[in-house]
Amino acid sequence: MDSPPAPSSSRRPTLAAALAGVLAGLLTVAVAHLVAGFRTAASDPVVAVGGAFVDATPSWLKDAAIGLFGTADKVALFVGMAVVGIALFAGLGVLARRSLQAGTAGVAVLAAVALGAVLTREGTAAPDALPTVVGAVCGMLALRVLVTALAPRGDRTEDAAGRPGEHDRRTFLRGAVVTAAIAAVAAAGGQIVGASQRVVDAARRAVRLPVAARPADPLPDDVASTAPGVVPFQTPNDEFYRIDTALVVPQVDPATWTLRVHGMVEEEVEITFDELLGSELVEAWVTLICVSNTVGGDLVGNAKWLGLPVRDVLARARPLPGADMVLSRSIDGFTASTPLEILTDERDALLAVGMNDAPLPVRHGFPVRLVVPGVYGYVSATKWVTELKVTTFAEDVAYWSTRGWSERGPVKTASRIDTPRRDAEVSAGTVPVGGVAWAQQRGITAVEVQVDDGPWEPAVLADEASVDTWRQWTYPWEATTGEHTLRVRATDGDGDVQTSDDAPPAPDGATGWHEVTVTVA
Ligand SMILES: Nc1nc2c(c(=O)[nH]1)N[C@H]1C(S)=C(S)[C@@H](COP(=O)(O)O)O[C@H]1N2
Ligand SMILES: [Mo]
Repeated sequence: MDSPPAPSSSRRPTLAAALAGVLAGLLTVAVAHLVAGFRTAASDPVVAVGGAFVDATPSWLKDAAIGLFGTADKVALFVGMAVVGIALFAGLGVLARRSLQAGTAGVAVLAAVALGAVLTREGTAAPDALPTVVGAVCGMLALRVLVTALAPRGDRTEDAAGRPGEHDRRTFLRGAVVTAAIAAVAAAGGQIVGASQRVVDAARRAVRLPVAARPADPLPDDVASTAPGVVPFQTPNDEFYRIDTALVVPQVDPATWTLRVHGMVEEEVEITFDELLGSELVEAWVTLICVSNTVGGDLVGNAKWLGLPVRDVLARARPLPGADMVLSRSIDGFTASTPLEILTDERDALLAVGMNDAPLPVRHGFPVRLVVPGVYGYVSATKWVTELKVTTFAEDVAYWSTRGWSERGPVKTASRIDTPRRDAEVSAGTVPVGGVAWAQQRGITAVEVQVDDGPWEPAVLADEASVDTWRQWTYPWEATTGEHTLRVRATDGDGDVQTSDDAPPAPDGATGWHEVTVTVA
């Protein structure tokens, strides 16, 4: 956009330009706040910049601030940020009147700084950039509209001093009022949307998980591959893949949460969160896998879960003869169909409240979710679960099964090469190849690696934690120069070798051997 020639200096247009900048800034912050309301408090750029500032503040200054402002130190911080923010955006408004491009670029620079703060905060991920980006785009547009109305141009009316004429003044005022109104609505909307999130975040922080009546067996010493670059045996909560149909993460208050067990049962059962926490909980290491995981994909994670065995709850309800399925339902309507049989046998099918020694993260189903070893997540791992309906496969069809996916989804044997990565360049000599393999309920008894079209060679297996967790492996490869393809396959506890047949994820899970091509120099 071409910028107008610098107008003769006059106070009122400068003030108006500063006002335009401040309004654009308000809109940026308000829209970001609204979008963040749908995600996490941590994705709000104001919160993130404030947090980053606090973290970066030397302790003497922090102590001084607390001494000066007492418990109002956070208020003082936000007032301080507001003052700095207003000054910066006022300056950008004035700059934009000289050069719209420079002003807009200034907003982009501020947004980039805020983005840096957001993305370096604990537990944020790439999508947390959205509030800042959407806010900044709105702010830039507002700045453009407002400053354009201010700019004296040949085709506009202006007075002798180069000030905007009556027409442009009205356009500007209207734009300013509209911008302020949108900002106010967005800010209020953000408060409303974010309120339940804050309540639930606080409720989650207040949860004290009980000690398990049956703790997980201690992990064997060597559960990890010795090849650097393989994923950790235990997937940290904030790195655990997330798959669900929820556009907005459901906010479930544990104080009002109940689980209703009904349908083909002798007695309907309803339990509260406190009753659940007061029950005999067990701990289990279970690898969770998404049916949509492609060969070599990363929609799989391994965690230590704490929860109540589903069979204990079902035993209280006493399923009627003829029932063969439990339809679990989430607060947001998602459903999963799990064979009754695998919820009542000896495996660790859990109504989980804990994940890796913490209350379930909200994204992963707080306050309660299902975890069932042996079947893919879409037919078992209902998050934010509120209902178990004992029924039959003939009677009920779950969310994904009505959309063409298989109604049962036993986990297929799979293996993955984590290192070296695809297209990596490595040096000739011994190269540690490594990865994971899983076959829930059956376990992994062998992993083999093939280089180019050579023989299948056994990999060294790490210790097995349980048949329900992935098993890591290492293969010391004597790499020779040139381009090579590495291929992996696993054998499960039944003695079955993973099939080489390539199948896509739909309708019941991908198959095929994972391979990576690397260059050895
Ligand atoms: N409420 C609800 N629960 C759900 C889903 C969902 O869409 N909604 N998706 C399922 C699928 S397909 C998978 S693979 C797992 C993923 O769990 P995670 O996001 O904790 O990794 O959750 C399951 N539970
Ligand atoms: Mo999934």
